Amino acid sequence: MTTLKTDITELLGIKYPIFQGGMAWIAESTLAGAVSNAGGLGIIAGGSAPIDYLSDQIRKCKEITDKPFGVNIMLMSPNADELAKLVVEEGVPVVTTGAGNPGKYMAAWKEAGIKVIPVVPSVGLAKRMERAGADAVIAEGTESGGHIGENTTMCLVPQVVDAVSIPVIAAGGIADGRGIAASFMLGAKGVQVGTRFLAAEECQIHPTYKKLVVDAKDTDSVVTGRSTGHPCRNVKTKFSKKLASGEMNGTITPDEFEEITLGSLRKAVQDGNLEEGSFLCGAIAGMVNEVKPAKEIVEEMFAQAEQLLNK
Ligand code: TUI
Repeated sequence: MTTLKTDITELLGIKYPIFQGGMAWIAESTLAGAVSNAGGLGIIAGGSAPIDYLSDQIRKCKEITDKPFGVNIMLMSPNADELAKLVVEEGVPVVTTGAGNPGKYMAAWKEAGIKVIPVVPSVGLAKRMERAGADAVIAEGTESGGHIGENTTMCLVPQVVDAVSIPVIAAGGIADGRGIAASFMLGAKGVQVGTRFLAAEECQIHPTYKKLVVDAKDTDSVVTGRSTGHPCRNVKTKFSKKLASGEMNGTITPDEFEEITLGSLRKAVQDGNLEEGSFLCGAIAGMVNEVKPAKEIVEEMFAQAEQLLNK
């Protein structure tokens, strides 16, 4: 039995049904190119990035790999309209979206032959995306890093699988072959992995960020931003704990929260600033203990998954 070939590997022409999450400020061409070269789908983050930076990253990725790669469009990004046009102009093969409903862009993307795969936090949005012409959906549980929905991967994935006919990719809390095997058991045809790739050699985050992830244990993630309606999962630091408790006891208002966290992701990724940075990570960070090349990460995860699934 081969467990590797799924609707997703067929749809996208990739070897392993694994996406590297399009992590804002983090997922750039070096990481995405390495994951695509390893046989997965590398994804460049298109959220918060100026348009010239993104087109440069797309060109660089094409230099690193001749394999398929994707761009993630963070729909809360002020320049989402521009990014949506850029992916068409640059002939990007796959677009994933997050933090909103990409309905208004779907017709143009489909006309350009782009495979469109939105992140959905609910069955309702998954159904809407299928009706709008999505090629697959990524059902992302609250275990994920960054901006999260409420439902867990274990509960969300099988419900989305039951509700739609297009392939479902599981995301949130997957960092080894057991997570892949479990996702397949829930009916997913692929996985999206973010936190494990934070500890890829090719991941360009500040060394302080990488060390926080590698050193994290099971209880070291915390959700901030619930008071603003945009909850985000982070590594527990003095800064993130202060934000979470301030929101909870009302000493930090939602407006103050927005002000304090403005630019905090950049401060984490580029400066490793522990006082003012938001080090986004998933709840699985406790299981990420070693920095390795992306290729080794992908191959190890699938060797373990295959062994489990063939039992
Ligand atoms: O988007 C993510 N993760 C992210 S985006 C990000 S940058 C950011 N910075 C500050 C505040 C917020 C974000 C960091 N991490 N993951 C995909 C994801 N999409 N999670 C949740 C959703 C989502 C939520 C609501 C998708 C669709 C949605 O639809 C609402 C609607 O319009 O129906």
